[in-house]
Amino acid sequence: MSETLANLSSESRQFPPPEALAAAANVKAEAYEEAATDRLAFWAQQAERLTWSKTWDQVLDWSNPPFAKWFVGGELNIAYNCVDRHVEAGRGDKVAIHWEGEPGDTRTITYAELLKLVSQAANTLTDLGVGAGDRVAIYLPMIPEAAVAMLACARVGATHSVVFGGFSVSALSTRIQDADAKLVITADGGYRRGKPSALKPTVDEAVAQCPSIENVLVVRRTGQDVAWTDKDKWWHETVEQASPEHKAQPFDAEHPLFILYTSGTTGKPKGILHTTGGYLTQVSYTHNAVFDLKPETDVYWCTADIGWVTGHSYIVYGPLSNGATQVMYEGTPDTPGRDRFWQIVDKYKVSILYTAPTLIRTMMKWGDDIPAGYDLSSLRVLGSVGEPINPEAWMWYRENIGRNRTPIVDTWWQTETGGVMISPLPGVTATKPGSAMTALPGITADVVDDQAQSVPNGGGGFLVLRDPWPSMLRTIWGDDKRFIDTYWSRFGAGAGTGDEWIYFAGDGAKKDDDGALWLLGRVDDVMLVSGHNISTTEVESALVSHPSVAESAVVGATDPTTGQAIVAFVIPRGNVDTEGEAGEQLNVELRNHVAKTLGPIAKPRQIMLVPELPKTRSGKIMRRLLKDVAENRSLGDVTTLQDSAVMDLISKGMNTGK
Ligand code: 6R9
Repeated sequence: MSETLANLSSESRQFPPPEALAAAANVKAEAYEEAATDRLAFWAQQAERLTWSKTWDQVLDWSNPPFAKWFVGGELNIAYNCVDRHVEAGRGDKVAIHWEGEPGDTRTITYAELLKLVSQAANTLTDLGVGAGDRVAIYLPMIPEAAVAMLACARVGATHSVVFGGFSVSALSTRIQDADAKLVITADGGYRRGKPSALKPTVDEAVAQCPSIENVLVVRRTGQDVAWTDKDKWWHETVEQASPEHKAQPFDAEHPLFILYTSGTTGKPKGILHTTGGYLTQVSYTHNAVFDLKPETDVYWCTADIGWVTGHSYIVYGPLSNGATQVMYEGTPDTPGRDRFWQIVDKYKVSILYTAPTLIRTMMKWGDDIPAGYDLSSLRVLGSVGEPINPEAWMWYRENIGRNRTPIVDTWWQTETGGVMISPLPGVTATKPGSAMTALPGITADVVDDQAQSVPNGGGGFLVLRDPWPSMLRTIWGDDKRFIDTYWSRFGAGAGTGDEWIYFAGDGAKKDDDGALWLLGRVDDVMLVSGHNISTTEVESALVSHPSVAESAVVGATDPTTGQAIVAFVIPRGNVDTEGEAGEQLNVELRNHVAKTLGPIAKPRQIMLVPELPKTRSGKIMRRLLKDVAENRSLGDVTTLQDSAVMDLISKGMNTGK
């Protein structure tokens, strides 16, 4: 991949931090130096952000790689750190969560109220026989009880496994079985797109296949009718009646905190295991550093779902450990109207917004006039996560949402890394549209060739992480071998070359002439066209840079002449005419536009104008399914798709050649 196209990383625009923000920033440029001088001392210093019941004896034990132990011998309680200590410090009346339900109902929960709820839920867990070492599945909509349930598990030392509300019976039951969970916490339903959608029937069917489940705790959210079994208990009849007194016990720094399943492209889902002290240290530090959080004045909003790692680290554990005030929103961005996000920003005076490129591109498609109608002057830092953000979408975000004032932090990380790894610091970094820039202080990221050699600036290859980091995954639940095979056997000691253990992230990346990093998507998605490696991200960015294009997804389809040929699926912007001849003209124009931007080798063989793209619930495009369409195959597994009707629309368009 070293000879890739020169497109993305030749971006020359650069945006230094606003002066006032830089002067008052939580983290300054010195942090990079401090961390480089003594990485472990740096992380030990960050661990001091937390309240420990017992201090660690050793910062990192890496004597049995790739199995890391951080803050060995230390003890702490996560829920105490996220809730009790803020109340003890006299900040009990501070709002922890401004919750906004999709139908417009709201709840305001202070830290003191959160402490009461978490303590009650912890007492209920104990009454139900759930304690340290047990596993609990959480299958809830975006309601405050989701955060309460997670914190209550952490408080009693039970390991939670959150499953996206909306995943199918089979997705839920395989996850329950893999973790051997004792309890499921769910709700009757939640609101999506203006309607109550049921959750409980899915749980009933899943639990019927899961003998390990002893009880099901059910939150009443929508009030819809539910079937009832003898395992079921209402949340309001148990938790809300329980004693609000609960003393948190400390747990070992390496006590298992949660399992979160990543779907991957093949095989059964991987249960990524995170533990206690190192995880909380890194999510707390990064939330403070990357968003420059000022807990007294900021209102933070992360639009992710709690069932995604972003919800774990940057709705629950990071912000709450930092005593932040945050917004939590239950529903979709277009209910009741396409202005819902901007209405919420305006209403709560959100100052830090963290969202995904897919949403930014959707907002672009809906039109600039929608955010233009709102007062967004409270915003001071904007974040992006989940996919590479195309320069075009980055600039749209900066101009239309940040109004050219706010820094954008494009944060690269994974379920496996637990916390942000590569990102600008908003008070330090001069950002480039589309680049996640450099590794954070204390993190060593690199781009290597297939011989594990670091590529020089200007080169491309595989993104790797060289030194262990506090919030790294500890293993794949129940499968150490798969952990080693998946992440540690491609390069370095795990591959039998050298002594160094090197983590393979599975993403392609480039270093530009200044050493800034440009993420190019999953290496499995890289296309090989007439012997040239071409990244899907680059062709997609070229397409999105055309004024008629809102969003695009590119795949390599088998081709008798070129090995693989580029097939692009394109969503036109709202005002673009795609009927008849206009559509055909646009098609030709777009193919030529890519050829002009990237070179003739990257010219798509075929462009499909489509109304939607298949996405996972966390907004990632499922290129695997588009490849099935492009190669005229029947579709593979669609269980993690957000809206399966999308594929019918796309396949129909394909068959009629439209
Ligand atoms: C947090 C999260 C991880 C994969 C990762 C990469 C992609 C995430 C990105 C990004 C480019 C960014 N990814 N953030 N690519 N720029 N800022 O998304 O976790 O769901 O496990 O996905 O997402 O491909 O490897 P997860």
